[in-house]
Amino acid sequence: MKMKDLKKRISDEILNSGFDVVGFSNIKIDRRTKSNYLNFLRKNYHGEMKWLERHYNKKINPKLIWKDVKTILVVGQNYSPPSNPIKYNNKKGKANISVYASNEDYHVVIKEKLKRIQYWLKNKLKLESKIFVDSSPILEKYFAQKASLGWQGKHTNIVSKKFGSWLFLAEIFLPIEIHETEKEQDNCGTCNKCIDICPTNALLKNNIIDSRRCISYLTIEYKGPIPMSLRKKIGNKVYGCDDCLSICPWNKFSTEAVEKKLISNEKLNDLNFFLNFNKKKFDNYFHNSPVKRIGWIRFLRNVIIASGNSKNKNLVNDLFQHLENENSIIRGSCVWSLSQLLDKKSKNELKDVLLLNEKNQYVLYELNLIG
Ligand code: B12
Ligand code: SF4
Ligand code: SF4
Repeated sequence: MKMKDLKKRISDEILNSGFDVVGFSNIKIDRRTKSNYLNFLRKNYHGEMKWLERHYNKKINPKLIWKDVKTILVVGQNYSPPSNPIKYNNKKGKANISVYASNEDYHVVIKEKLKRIQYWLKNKLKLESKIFVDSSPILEKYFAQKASLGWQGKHTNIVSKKFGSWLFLAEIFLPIEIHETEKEQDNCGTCNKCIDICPTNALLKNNIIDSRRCISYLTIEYKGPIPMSLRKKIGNKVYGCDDCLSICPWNKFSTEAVEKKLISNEKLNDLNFFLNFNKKKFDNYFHNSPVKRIGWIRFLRNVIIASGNSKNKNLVNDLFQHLENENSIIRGSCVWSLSQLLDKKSKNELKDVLLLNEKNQYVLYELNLIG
């Protein structure tokens, strides 16, 4: 089969399987990208995501993942929400979950489709392949740009002329050489909207993110107490953040996602709905959502911080029950939240009572900040 025909046959199969876009890239990574990644690590912009250090060698050499790989196929799945989610930031009493986690888990949905394509490649074209989505040590955005799916915008994610910022990425490694699709150019121009809107100033110049300040990192990846200086900026976000994606002007060209399992359900629960959960209810409620991956304690920590930001005094009773939680981060976060909602007298009374029994240094620190 001619190269052109092979490329078309594979592309058609991928698009017919429900992906929205596909492109082809060779496996080379330029020197500048390698040193940019290293700089990112040296500056500790990855915070506690130490696996980004461990992945470095594999990330800059796809052959260490699969020695036979010669071409990387990058596929994109549109997940544009029905309306702009930025409006949810004002809903103070609600638990704001980011678009990507507002329906089924994309890892599972995309992996299923990739497996069917892998089977087809083996049966019809006698081609071995490897499939990946998100969690593997692959520079997904870099290869997506090389494969012409879009360009790495100033918010550091891939922006597509057709789907805006709402595109999941996944890869198929092939052991044959297929010509690259032409690399996409940067089309951000003088726009800085994503940098300007970021509530925590996590986006730096030159398409770099300081993850330690990013709400997505803080609410999903980071296990400790949310840094004091960033708590108020998190607002009502309890899982991820979409502000830099939502503001991107290229979204105006996107059309709503077709994959039903990934269309945002646009349903926001009240914070007290989750404050009255327990681990079992959490596991049941989020059983097929990406949210399950952070576990009940980290999610509860986020809900407690958002409650402190809600200005809703009706949440005080719901928060009180968590002062007895065996996890010190939950108790400490609760102390902060209550200190945002209670009047001065009640705050000091609470402090005096809790100081009688609290032994944990971190919780004592939070308590002593009440004044
Ligand atoms: C770690 C990670 C995160 C971290 C770090 C984010 C980041 N930008 O790297 C955190 C937890 C913060 C995060 C958040 C989110 N993520 Co994330 N994440 C990843 C993951 C697993 C690895 C990314 C990585 O390698 N980062 C390390 C750094 C070094 O990579 P980089 O940003 O590409 O670094 C480049 C620039 O910094 C630049 N650079 C550095 N220095 C310099 C200097 C100069 C002069 C220049 C020009 C450039 C430059 O070059 C570097 C190398 O190419 C990928 C999946 C994957 N395997 O790739 C998903 C991925 C990037 N995430 C994704 C998504 C959807 C999100 C969120 C939107 C989720 C949410 N709603 O909360 C947010 C968006 C936040 C944001 N603005 O990036 C999608 C993005 C899809 C797309 N269209 O691009 C991915 C691809 C997952 C997927 N398969 O779909 N994520
Ligand atoms: S996801 Fe939110 S906090 Fe992170 S860079 Fe984008 S706007 Fe900033
Ligand atoms: S908001 Fe503007 S600067 Fe940011 S990615 Fe979109 S076009 Fe680029």
